[in-house]
Amino acid sequence: MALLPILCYPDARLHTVAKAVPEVDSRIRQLAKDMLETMYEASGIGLAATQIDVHQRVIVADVSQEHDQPLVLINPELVWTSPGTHMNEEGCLSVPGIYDGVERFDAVHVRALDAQGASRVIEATGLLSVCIQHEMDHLLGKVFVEYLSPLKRNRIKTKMLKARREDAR
Ligand code: K1U
Ligand code: ZN
Repeated sequence: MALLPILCYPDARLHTVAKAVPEVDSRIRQLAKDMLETMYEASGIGLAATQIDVHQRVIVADVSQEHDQPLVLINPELVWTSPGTHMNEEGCLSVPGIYDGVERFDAVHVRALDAQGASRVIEATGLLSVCIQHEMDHLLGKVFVEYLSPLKRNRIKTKMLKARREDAR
């Protein structure tokens, strides 16, 4: 098991579009294990491979309080979205300390391969639905701050760059 460094916004690598995983093999299974360990250690509820600079369509999530319901979604595809949407307060491990509202579908159905390579459809509502939509955006190179106004986004970018400079001192 290994903890992986998480890319921080702004970083051009966060805008890379991930490629489909051709085969679920031991390398992908190890990647998923390392991503789950990294997500739990960072107190996150989700993580996309993009955030650890791996540009393959892999996400992990666990919205349980007990951290006992890990989900591994490989090559996830949205197969259904609810007609209704709602605003949700979101955070991102790649934009630490920033929380803001994003409009998301109330519920989604996602087809994906699990860590054994079996095809499954997950019917997600509530926080899991929001988390999956957020992580699937990462795989398309989209960070949640891109839903915010240019003014807010620029303020966040400036704040992150300032924090990075101070950390480097
Ligand atoms: O992708 C990521 O950066 C992980 C992100 C997922 C996420 C959180 C909230 C709404 C949508 C997507 C996080 O886990 S950030 C941590 C966080 O905000 C949180 C942690 C525990 C419970 C609820 C939120
Ligand atoms: Zn994120």
